[in-house]
Amino acid sequence: MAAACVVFFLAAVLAAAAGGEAAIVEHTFVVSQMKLDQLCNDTLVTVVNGQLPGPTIEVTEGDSVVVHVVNKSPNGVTIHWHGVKQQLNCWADGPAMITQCAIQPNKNFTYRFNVNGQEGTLWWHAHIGCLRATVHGALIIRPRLGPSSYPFPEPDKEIPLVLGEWWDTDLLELERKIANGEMKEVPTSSTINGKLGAFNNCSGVIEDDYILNVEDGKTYLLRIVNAALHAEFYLKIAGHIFTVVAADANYVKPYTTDLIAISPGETVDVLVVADAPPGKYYMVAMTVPSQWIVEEPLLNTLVISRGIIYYNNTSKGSENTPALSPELPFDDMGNISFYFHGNLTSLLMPSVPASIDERIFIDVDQGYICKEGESPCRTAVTRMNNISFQLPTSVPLLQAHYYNNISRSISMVREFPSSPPNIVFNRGTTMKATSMRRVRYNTTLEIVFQGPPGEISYLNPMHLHGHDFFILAQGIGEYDPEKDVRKYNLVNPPVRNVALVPRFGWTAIRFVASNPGVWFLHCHLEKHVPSGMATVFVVEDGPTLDTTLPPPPTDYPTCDGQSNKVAYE
Ligand SMILES: *[C@@H]1O[C@H](CO)[C@@H](O)[C@H](O)[C@H]1NC(C)=O
Ligand SMILES: *[C@@H]1O[C@H](CO)[C@@H](O)[C@H](O)[C@H]1NC(C)=O
Ligand SMILES: *[C@@H]1O[C@H](CO)[C@@H](O)[C@H](O)[C@H]1NC(C)=O
Ligand SMILES: *[C@@H]1O[C@H](CO)[C@@H](O)[C@H](O)[C@H]1NC(C)=O
Ligand SMILES: *[C@@H]1O[C@H](CO)[C@@H](O)[C@H](O)[C@H]1NC(C)=O
Ligand SMILES: *[C@@H]1O[C@H](CO)[C@@H](O)[C@H](O)[C@H]1NC(C)=O
Ligand SMILES: *[C@@H]1O[C@H](CO)[C@@H](O)[C@H](O)[C@H]1NC(C)=O
Ligand SMILES: *[C@@H]1O[C@H](CO)[C@@H](O)[C@H](O)[C@H]1NC(C)=O
Ligand SMILES: *[C@@H]1O[C@H](CO)[C@@H](O)[C@H](O)[C@H]1NC(C)=O
Ligand SMILES: CC(=O)N[C@H]1CO[C@H](CO)[C@@H](O)[C@@H]1O
Repeated sequence: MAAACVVFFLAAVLAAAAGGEAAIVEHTFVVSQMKLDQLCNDTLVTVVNGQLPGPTIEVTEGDSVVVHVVNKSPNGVTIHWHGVKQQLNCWADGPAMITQCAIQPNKNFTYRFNVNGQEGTLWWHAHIGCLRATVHGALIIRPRLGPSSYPFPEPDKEIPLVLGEWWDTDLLELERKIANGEMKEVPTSSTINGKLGAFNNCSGVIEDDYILNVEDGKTYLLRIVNAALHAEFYLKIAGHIFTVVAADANYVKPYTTDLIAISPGETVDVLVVADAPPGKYYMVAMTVPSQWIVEEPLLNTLVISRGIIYYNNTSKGSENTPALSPELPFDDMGNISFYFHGNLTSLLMPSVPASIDERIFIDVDQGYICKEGESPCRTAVTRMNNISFQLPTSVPLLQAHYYNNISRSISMVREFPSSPPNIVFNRGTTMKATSMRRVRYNTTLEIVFQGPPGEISYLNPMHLHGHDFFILAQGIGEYDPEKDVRKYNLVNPPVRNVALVPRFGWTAIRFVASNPGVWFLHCHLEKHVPSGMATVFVVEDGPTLDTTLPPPPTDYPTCDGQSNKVAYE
């Protein structure tokens, strides 16, 4: 039985007219726990406004967003506005202990930010522990000149499609397991807009399919978000093809495909024309845990959710008509994901910086640390350049940085090195530290992420806060500086906020550090965050007032000694 939950919702859109003045879009997010009865279990989950997925925020480019977060849950919470650039507004970025203390139970905090110069689909999610598995929603930014100004045929309807995971388990417990080196946990199901789909049943009770009603001949813009903790999803709709038009709120050159590969943190906007013979069609979001579980035994089970598309409400009176299904399982996922990402290019010609100031080569892999009294050291952690990132425990990094107090208030600080100690992925012992890279305002950086090229590999979606970047190239095997530089696309590389480092391979990105503040760079697989695949860029102030980070907001949360209440008890 679903227990009563606090449902409290207020959304006011003030004077928002297409092409008109910038508006203030205001929401109240009440964070609370509720029980969801799925697959024979009453699972306690944390949600916003009693909804899963949470409310969609819809704005017009240039608007201001105000979100009052009221924490009625028993745990600390923060919200990250994933992909929002937050120019000079690092205080509102959200990652716990990087930019802020958690909002404690029975406390409030108001996030205020602008969405300037960005259009498309972004999303928001909790950025503390594993809570984002259920605390998330879409953030849609439409062009100021209205939908007729989309650089693609105007869709008849827009549909947010949030892909997620259903964890039949206590997410706080999951977080503790990950922090203790246990990284083999697998979700019970995938979800499409919160629905598990009829592939899932327990004691004969079949879970609901996500249902999309379409009208013959009309065009739909699906705004797809991968909100999963770990699953890269492969999405197909029987009898239909997709035209990809944007990714991470940046337009791409239209790319036609019958399969979408989307990793945790990414968004993809696609057009789908309802041009199949009217009928019923299955939509399938599938993942293969062996893509993200590296230790034996490899799990070759599939985690699947199914949705169903009905033409002209054919559901009525046609319960017995079979629906068309895409063939399962899909082909080699590693290949599909690599080529899907390789086929995305910018729609426009962005100005890619031709020269760079700093080049950083980052090995992302696993190592071991010693737990107290443990010998030999067998606690698995993840790391970048042989440092396993540790969140500060008393003061958020941004606060310490702003008051010029990092060395005094954070215990184990290390400068993040420009290259790994050696290029051999030796899975040896490693160190826990709060690593950071100080960069001067306006520095142009190039980063090459190298994943383990050998037998044991996994994909790593690397997400940078506060900046979009150009993805210059990706490759399989070991990066070769001589040869691979020639593969760089400096003409129309995709602009994104997540760089997927393929299994067995590498990805090269470039960006200008033009946003003063402390910006988290981390793998968007949740198990890789507490385990250490992260670092931060500390971008210094520029020479002028409008290149200087302003002071914190007046209601900036304090830690009250509860900084890590969710993540590291
Ligand atoms: C938090 O917000 C709620 C709802 O707006 C309000 O009733 C409450 O007084 C606020 N609490 C604090 C500590 O500001
Ligand atoms: C959920 O139910 C399954 C059996 O239906 C059981 O094995 C599992 O332990 C339950 N999980 C929780 C968290 O209760
Ligand atoms: C329920 O799930 C089991 C195992 O996945 C499957 O064999 C069975 O056909 C399902 N039953 C229904 C009614 O879908
Ligand atoms: C399907 O039916 C519902 C409820 O009768 C209606 O609101 C909706 O407009 C219909 N959709 C289409 C595509 O015909
Ligand atoms: C579906 O509905 C649309 C709009 O109501 C109509 O134009 C079209 O002919 C219908 N198609 C079928 C197969 O009923
Ligand atoms: C684009 O996709 C096709 C089909 O999967 C593939 O053959 C091709 O290599 C891809 N292009 C790039 C640049 O990845
Ligand atoms: C600097 O850090 C020390 C140690 O945590 C703390 O006592 C002091 O208040 C901090 N100073 C400022 C200005 O935040
Ligand atoms: C990684 O760091 C650990 C701990 O500082 C050190 O013992 C080890 O030698 C380093 N590994 C390499 C390859 O340098
Ligand atoms: C930042 O770099 C750009 C491009 O190189 C330059 O035009 C601009 O003047 C720089 N701004 C500052 C404040 O240094
Ligand atoms: C990019 C990629 O993963 N390519 C792989 C596709 O599959 C073949 C056969 O399994 C591999 O040899 C390629 O490396």
